[in-house]
Amino acid sequence: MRLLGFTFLAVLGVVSGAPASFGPHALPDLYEASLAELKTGLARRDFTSVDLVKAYFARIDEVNLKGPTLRAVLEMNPSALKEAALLDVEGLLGISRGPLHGIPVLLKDNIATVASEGMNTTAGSFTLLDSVPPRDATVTAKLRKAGAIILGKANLSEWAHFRGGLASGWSGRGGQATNAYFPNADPSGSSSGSAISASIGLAAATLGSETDGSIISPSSKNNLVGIKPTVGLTSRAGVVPISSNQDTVGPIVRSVSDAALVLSAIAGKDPLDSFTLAQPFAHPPDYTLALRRGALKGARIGVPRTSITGRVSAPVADAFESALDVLRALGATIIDPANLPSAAEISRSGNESIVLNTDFKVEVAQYIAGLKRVPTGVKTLADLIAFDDAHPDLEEVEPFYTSQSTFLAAENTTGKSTPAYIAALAANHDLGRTRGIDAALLASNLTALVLPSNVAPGPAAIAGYPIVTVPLGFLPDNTTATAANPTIATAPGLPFGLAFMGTAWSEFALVGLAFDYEQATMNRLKRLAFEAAIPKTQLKDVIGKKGFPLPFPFPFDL
Ligand SMILES: *[C@@H]1O[C@H](CO)[C@@H](O)[C@H](O)[C@H]1NC(C)=O
Ligand SMILES: *[C@@H]1O[C@H](CO)[C@@H](O)[C@H](O)[C@H]1NC(C)=O
Ligand SMILES: *[C@@H]1O[C@H](CO)[C@@H](O)[C@H](O)[C@H]1NC(C)=O
Ligand SMILES: *[C@@H]1O[C@H](CO)[C@@H](O)[C@H](O)[C@H]1NC(C)=O
Ligand SMILES: *[C@@H]1O[C@H](CO)[C@@H](O)[C@H](O)[C@H]1NC(C)=O
Ligand SMILES: CC(=O)N[C@H]1CO[C@H](CO)[C@@H](O)[C@@H]1O
Repeated sequence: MRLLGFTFLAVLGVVSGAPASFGPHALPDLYEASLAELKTGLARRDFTSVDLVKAYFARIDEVNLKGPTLRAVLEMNPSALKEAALLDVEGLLGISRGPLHGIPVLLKDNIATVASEGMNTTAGSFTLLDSVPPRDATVTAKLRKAGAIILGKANLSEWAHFRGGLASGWSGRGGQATNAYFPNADPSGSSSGSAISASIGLAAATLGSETDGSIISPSSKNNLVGIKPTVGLTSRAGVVPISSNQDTVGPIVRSVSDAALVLSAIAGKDPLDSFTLAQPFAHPPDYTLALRRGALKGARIGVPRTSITGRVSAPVADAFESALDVLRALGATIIDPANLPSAAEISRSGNESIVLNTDFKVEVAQYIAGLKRVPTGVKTLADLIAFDDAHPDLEEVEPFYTSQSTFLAAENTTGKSTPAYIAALAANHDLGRTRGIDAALLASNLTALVLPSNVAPGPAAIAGYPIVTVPLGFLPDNTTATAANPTIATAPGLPFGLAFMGTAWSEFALVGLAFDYEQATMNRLKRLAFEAAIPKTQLKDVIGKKGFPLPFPFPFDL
């Protein structure tokens, strides 16, 4: 330990030394930096993880509550610099914890981190402030095992948008998060802060969660790659729940390559989440092996027209048709139409609400019962509703005075053994799987379906099936900006995505298709965030600098 302590201090001397001791390589631009570039730079000691954390903290500071006030980040990890310094020391000693060694990652605030590290896990709500989770969420623990540093907690639509009547990107604790592609625009949700942060490089990678659209929609509307995994591919243990039947955790990042790397790190069986035991493999595949140019050649891809027509705007429809041409040019056979036989029934079905409302009431109480400490004393959904009504200054502020409609509907449910619940769950699987996505795939022997990302989430949500979204385009400059209510829904330059959707556990195939399309088009960098939303701090501004201003006291002089 003494030796390690000595080495530690000696190494800190090195890492905080003059920039001249660093290599001559160009430093990556943190707006777009890939995980591969960051890993290479760390390995070559062009910069350290401490530098990365300092740079990302400074970038968050520039845009979060100042300037464009994006409100993307709820909390920064007060232990992150200490953790980064240790990972830097290990790196110098030739120790690599795994494929994310020294990489800073932001988590949606419904994903638990141990309280001793200094951060809350609240789903954005004051009801869970200062609550103490029993342990890291399994996905958090897996990220740490792979070497990642948890940089902080991202803002979100409160309760993953399950309270009812709230705007996307608003939480009591975080306020209104907004999109980096147009001032005061809708960031979509519910993984809003994760997506905003990934879109302008406030972290190397982020995690979000989806019940119905919460990864795919914000990834699409913030110009990102998002993977909504099959329910059960990634553990939900330690994640504030909506529904065990539909919740899933996945990456929100800037490229398919980064998404594959992060998904590989967090996927796997977990005794704390029984749904993961249904995985058809002993260990999930290494999804980075799916990153292959040519993956679209010979692939049969279907277009579920009845799920698209009349449900997308003209610019999105045009960009989608062009994307089909790109897929054909890359050797895919496009089967059009390849409709979901159940599409019309899905649109008028009330089965999903029955399942989610019932699951939430039961499972949120189970989550709270598993906490080691809950200072507000809430135990049940009824307590959450009462807390919000008793603290309107915190949770029912303008313009969301009494917005608890979904909470109230969920409070009316009477448990998972009612015939209505059992029938609704069976209907969801029938509509989403048997007569939905699987029927469309089987009828035309398809690898996947492709559709604009805004219409993809519904069928996959009730099926529990995967989606990968990649950047497709941007609303044109002559788009009229709608009035803010409270955010602007449609405006020039707002991004939208293309979704690849498949059957259970088909992530490997979907990643390959999405990668081939992404590499052929490279749509993401065709338009940048608005100028004030682009943080200016880069690695060169922090490397080798002592006493860089930190937002909190730090135990070491770095
Ligand atoms: C949680 O948030 C509160 C208020 O911002 C803060 O005082 C506290 O230190 C945070 N962390 C934990 C682990 O509770
Ligand atoms: C559930 O779906 C089935 C199949 O479409 C439908 O017959 C039934 O009415 C739905 N239930 C509700 C509550 O919407
Ligand atoms: C809850 O149930 C009561 C009694 O049946 C009903 O009056 C009320 O409208 C329901 N509320 C919601 C939000 O469904
Ligand atoms: C289904 O498509 C694959 C190529 O994706 C092909 O190899 C296979 O022969 C096809 N099967 C049938 C029954 O058409
Ligand atoms: C925007 O421009 C396009 C192409 O010039 C045109 O087709 C479209 O009608 C215009 N839209 C609006 C809202 O003016
Ligand atoms: C890290 C950070 O900037 N946190 C802020 C998030 O938003 C809340 C509410 O506006 C602020 O109080 C925090 O300081």
